[in-house]
Amino acid sequence: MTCQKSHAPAPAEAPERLEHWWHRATGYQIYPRSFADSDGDGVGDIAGIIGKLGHLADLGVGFIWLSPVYASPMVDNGYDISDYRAIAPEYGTLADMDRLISEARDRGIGIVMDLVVNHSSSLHAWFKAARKSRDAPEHDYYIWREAAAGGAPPDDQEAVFGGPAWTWVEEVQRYYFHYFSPAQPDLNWQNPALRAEVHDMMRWWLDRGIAGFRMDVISLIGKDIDQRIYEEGPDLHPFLQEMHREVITGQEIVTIGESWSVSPETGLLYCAQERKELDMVFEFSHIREGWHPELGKFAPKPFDLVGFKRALFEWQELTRHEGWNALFLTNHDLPRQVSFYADDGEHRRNSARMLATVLHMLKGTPFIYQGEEIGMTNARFERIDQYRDLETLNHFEDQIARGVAPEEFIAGANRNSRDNARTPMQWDAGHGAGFSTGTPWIEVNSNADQINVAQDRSDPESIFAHYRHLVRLRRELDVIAFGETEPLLPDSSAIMAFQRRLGSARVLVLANFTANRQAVCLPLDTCGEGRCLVSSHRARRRIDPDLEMAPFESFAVLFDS
Ligand code: TEU
Repeated sequence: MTCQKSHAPAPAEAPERLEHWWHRATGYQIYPRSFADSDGDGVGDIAGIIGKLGHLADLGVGFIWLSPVYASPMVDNGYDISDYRAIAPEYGTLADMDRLISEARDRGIGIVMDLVVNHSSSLHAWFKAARKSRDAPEHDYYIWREAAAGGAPPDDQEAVFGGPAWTWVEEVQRYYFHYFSPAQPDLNWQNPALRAEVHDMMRWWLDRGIAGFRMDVISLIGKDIDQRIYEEGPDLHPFLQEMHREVITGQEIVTIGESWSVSPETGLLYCAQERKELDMVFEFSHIREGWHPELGKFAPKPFDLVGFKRALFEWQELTRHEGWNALFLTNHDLPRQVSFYADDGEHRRNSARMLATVLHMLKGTPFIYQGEEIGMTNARFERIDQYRDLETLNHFEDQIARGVAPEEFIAGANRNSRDNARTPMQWDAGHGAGFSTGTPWIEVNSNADQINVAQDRSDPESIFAHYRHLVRLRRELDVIAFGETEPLLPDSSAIMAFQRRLGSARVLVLANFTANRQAVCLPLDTCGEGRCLVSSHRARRRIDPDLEMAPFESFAVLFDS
């Protein structure tokens, strides 16, 4: 093996970027149903979250992204909202919500609400009126089309959660469109009155003191149904600019859009500062790297580090001078990261710390998904009746009908079902993992007696302490918040390596993604004597061109000349 010189371009002068609070903050996502249950009904709630704010303050996070807590029939666990200005009774009341906002604020933590406005619930008052009469003003808040010849749906589009994307309504003799389940009719953003309702509702929440919005599948709102353009349709950016003008301008809040279609070609259209749309987008190219190209998420392909790095580094490059990245490996729709990307057995603790190091040393705003900070793992359910997620259940029916063996489907679901991330937060080794005194709505992971907050935090080498340290480094070091990213060893299928640079400061980050020892050969100009910022094994100071890394070892070293 020969060591090469790195051919990184000299860092160009960046245009001046206004600093905002969220540039140095770390977010923490709470899935309320599974976080903490204060009243023993088996379902997490807002009072439960308030009781755990100390845990989040210790971790040092700057804001919470709260998955939906609004009134909802819970067909999709709250991503089907029946009243945007009310709280689901099982989660609490508006007074609880106000208390959460103010108690979090007292600890320096903002609350970012989930804004789910591509669709509402079919039980929203708007849809109830819309489906009764073509003449109701709300009828046009949704997307309706006449039946095709013979009463068939207008086209053959399928819904994300299975089945056709069109459902017939007898009373109005029309089909309505739903990109997701029939219980989630798409809102018609072409209607200005609907847009005004959404803006008004957003202002109502901002007046309650929230810190921003995470915008669910926002890339779908500009769709052109007749051209069958759903993602990033012609009106997406005009609608986002209008929303910015009407609601966001002048507010020190953060906006994060979710987009499954955004690409390096379209990324800056959402988040370049001068466009006045969003601050950052959740993009999924690194996630899709782990999916089967034709068969999708329930037939995952083996993890490929080279493709994963390519995707992450491409976005680091894209946001070098404008725009900003939202950094994440897990959320409520994705598997647990130690299980998916590394090892959730013997090497679990080092795997969890390694993945954290990699993500938190990149440029952008990192998000920690509940339980990630203690290295929670996939659920490993063995039977379909243990699953609760409508996507998993619908796809099971569908694939069994197509001849897939149940065991084969369960193997895919074990790897990629959304329920992997939705089992209750493991607080301690007691009943219900300390999540609930009752019967949890979904089974607790069977490893809760070994993997829980109490156990992890009693360990001086804990995963939690590692995360807390990473969160602090971002707040304290300019090079971590703002330094440019330079990939190293892009072709290595075992090692992720990169540098961050700002002024005279340089940080070298190395991570071994394998269970084997790895010999690493570094460009000479990356080596030298530095200060170890973070490490999973022994502290590294002197970096030689040839070094050996332990299984799942990771570290970051700061050089300042
Ligand atoms: O997810 C968007 C979305 O497209 C996912 O459903 C995704 O396709 C799926 O997880 C891939 O298997 C958002 C929310 O995060 C998700 O929880 C909701 O179910 C969905 O929107 C509908 O609101």
